[in-house]
Amino acid sequence: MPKKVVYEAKIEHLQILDEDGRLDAKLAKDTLTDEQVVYLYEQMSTCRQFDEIAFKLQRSGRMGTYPQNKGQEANAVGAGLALQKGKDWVIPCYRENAALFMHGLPMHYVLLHWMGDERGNQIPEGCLMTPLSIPIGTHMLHAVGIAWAAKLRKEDRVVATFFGDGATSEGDFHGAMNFASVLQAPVIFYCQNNQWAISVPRELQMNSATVAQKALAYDIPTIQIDGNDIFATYKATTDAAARARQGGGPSFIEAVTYRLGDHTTADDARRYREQSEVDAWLSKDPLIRTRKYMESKGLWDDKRQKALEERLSRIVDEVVKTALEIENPSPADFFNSMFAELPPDLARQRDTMRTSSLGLDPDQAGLRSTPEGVR
Ligand SMILES: Cc1ncc(C[n+]2csc(CCOP(=O)(O)OP(=O)(O)O)c2C)c(N)n1
Ligand SMILES: [Mg+2]
Repeated sequence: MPKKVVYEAKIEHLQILDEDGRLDAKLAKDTLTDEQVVYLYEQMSTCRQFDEIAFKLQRSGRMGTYPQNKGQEANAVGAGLALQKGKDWVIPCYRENAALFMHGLPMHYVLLHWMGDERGNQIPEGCLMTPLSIPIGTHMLHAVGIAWAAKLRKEDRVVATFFGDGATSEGDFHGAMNFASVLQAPVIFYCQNNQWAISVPRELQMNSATVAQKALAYDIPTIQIDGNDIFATYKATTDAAARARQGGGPSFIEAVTYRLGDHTTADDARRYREQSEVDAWLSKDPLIRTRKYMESKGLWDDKRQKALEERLSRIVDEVVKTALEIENPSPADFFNSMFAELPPDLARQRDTMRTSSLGLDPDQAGLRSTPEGVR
């Protein structure tokens, strides 16, 4: 009996706007209009300006830590535009600020989150997103759950979840991919492959030639794209969303990109990566190439750039002011966000914390809210 091939696959790579700002007109057909390109450039610039100010806030001691999105902005904006605001869900990691802003999250919420203020995690009604996920990978399961619920309720919704290359080594990733495929949930797995998981380079993280091929094992349609190209990020997400809306289930996108900053402000990337590598990626910066393209089409010039920079500086200053001037949170806040009804042991911790800081006994202070006998 001769052996036969039971499975064959190939992975496509999509780039539409190259690093010199040249567009493949054929591939760009029916993607972004000129107005949308300008809009996405402005959104990326907003995110970059926000990043710089957040970085300075951390350096001046007003924020615990902060992970810059610098260099990866084309992903959040392209995907953010392809998803429908108020209808589709965004389930982020922590390098998708622009998508959250585009889908209605007030910008100061992200600052509050990194200042350790729980109010930054209380997503306003009507914003279809979950808070930033610091545990790597756990949110992909939530995304599949939300997508499955939408399917069961016959709602016309797509859920997109964002994560890094390192997250694809987590068990949660594989659990989420398997459930999404088996349930044919309308979910988009968007991997920002920025080449590093803190100090671990991609080639030590995994031995596969691409991240995209991991989806083959789950029979999920998959593609690799240039993640610094707004046309490619928009097109790949639009196609995946259309597939999900038509009942075609999940999709996987590997967006090849690069983190131009440190992992977070607690990191110093010079200890583990060469400046020559960073320099090579600086020339692929999504803002620079989009600007080159806009200028070549007469959509942008120095005057518009200057006006944008002035406008963004005012907007971001206002956001910082809002975050800094909000009244101080209560220390008990971090007990109050997780449960609708606080379990007795946590209620006791909250009460003890409140009184011990004042040097009081909770019973004498009349602050104990747990039933007698609960320890
Ligand atoms: C479950 C879990 N394990 C470990 C960590 C510590 N940690 C924070 S970021 C990170 C690397 C994540 O790399 P990647 O998924 O590529 O995302 P990137 O930061 O590069 O965007 C790790 C291991 C964590 N936050 N959560
Ligand atoms: Mg990474």
